[in-house]
Amino acid sequence: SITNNQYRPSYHFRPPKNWINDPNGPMFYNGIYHLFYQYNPKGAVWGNIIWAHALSIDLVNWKIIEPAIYPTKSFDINGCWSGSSTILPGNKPAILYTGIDPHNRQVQNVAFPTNLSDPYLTKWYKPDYNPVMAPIDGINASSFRDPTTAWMGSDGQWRTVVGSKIHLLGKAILYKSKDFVKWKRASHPLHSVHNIGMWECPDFFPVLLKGRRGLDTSVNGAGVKHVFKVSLDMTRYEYYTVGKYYEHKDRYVPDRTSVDQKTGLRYDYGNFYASKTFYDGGKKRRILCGWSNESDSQTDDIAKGWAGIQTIPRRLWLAKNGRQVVQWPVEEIESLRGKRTKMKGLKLKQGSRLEVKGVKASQADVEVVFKVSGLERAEPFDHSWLSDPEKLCTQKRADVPGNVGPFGLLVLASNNLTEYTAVFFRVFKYRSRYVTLMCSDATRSSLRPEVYKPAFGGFVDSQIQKNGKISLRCLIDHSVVESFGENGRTCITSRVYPIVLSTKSKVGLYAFNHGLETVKIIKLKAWDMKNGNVLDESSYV
Ligand code: DQQ
Repeated sequence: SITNNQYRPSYHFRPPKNWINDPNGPMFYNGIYHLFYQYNPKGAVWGNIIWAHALSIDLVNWKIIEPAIYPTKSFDINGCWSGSSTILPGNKPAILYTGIDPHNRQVQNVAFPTNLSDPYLTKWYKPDYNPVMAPIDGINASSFRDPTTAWMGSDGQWRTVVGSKIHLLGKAILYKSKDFVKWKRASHPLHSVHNIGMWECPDFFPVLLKGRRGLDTSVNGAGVKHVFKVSLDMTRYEYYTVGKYYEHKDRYVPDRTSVDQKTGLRYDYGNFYASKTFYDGGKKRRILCGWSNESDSQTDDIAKGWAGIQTIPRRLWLAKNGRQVVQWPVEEIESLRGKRTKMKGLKLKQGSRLEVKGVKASQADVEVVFKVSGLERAEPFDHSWLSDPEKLCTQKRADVPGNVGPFGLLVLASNNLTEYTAVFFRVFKYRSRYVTLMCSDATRSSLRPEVYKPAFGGFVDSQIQKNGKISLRCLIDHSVVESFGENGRTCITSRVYPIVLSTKSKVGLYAFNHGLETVKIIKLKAWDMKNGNVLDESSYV
């Protein structure tokens, strides 16, 4: 039977009860991280959506206070949907969000803190002049939502984009404002793409060409590129491009190296959606928050009484090659590391499996560096596979032997391996190059037939041809497995529901190699993870 706790993460942000989805308006303000999120106060399924509000000083422990934004006025009476926050001159935060009006039209509203001297920014007011952007002049009123953090151009005007579509044309509609109150639609969108459908939760921000330092959202100029991300309703995945923002032309143009389609780059090739970044002015970094939906049934969610989690906030920066971003769990999460197990210099021969002992495998942080040999004997790669790594992971699963790989970790494994989630690599040869595939395969994750068990996959821009090395980190937390390949170049989140978690028997963690060529574990470290706190001090749950 499903209880409230067996699948409940212990160090990921999760609601005490009920449904959550998109992170909204995350920000760092006067020493406090604010996370708002889409929340149903009445149940564990989507509906009755409001902005719940949590606070943290370390992105690890959270305190939920009363909801910030909920239906009170005609311009949001049928729901308070996703949006963002912007810190205005004079250190004044503002929220832009989508309201659902009495005619179920999507409109954009602004809200401000009622009392700036309240460090928690508990109460927010919504001026009567709302909505500030309405679905007029050809905008589809049911496809007009999720305004981004605004940025200021060199002309002193604010800009924001709102996700939209016209038929299958995805659009980021651009608005400008001098005062954050009166917003004027620009003559053309910031960016648009054909045959792709609705762009939910757009995100648009600058990244430095060199280094990991984050930039305030308004920064542009030499040494800066921009990232544009959308959540695609059509596939329920997110895609991003790296490109150039031409402020004077009001246009964003993806680089030629960025595929601007459903085969493009993703922050996460697994269960990860409606993400949003913010600039952390304290530690001068850009942080990515994302929602990971349940993969069990709605009946299970109702039985559990909760649904949805936030992934561990990730630091995000541009890779050295300038073609993709890199993500890594914020360093603060390491404060939860407890007892450590270490292994090094071990060989994994063909078909072998090595148990990582002495770790609480249901709640762990694992870092491993592998080294492969016999690269020249890697399986040949068919170019047509490039467009669908998920399909490749479905066909070439962890139990399908190869030449170089599959090798990696079996996490959340039952005693006799009737259940396990396999996170692994497989290396192919394509002409004189190598192609590295990373999979997070949930096909065997649970004996329960009714849960969704996809084999997710993404390609890794690895350096494997240089020295044979490749790294993997897994954050395991009951039903969550967040994996970071090659130091955060490829990330995959899976939600899994093994029965073993509800039994008294031990949960296992293994390293494995089902490839012909021997793989070495250069080093492996695994830590037990302590619980993160999510204290609920709201009176509105
Ligand atoms: N979730 C919100 C919308 C957004 C969608 C509604 C994305 O604003 O487009 O809960 O998950």
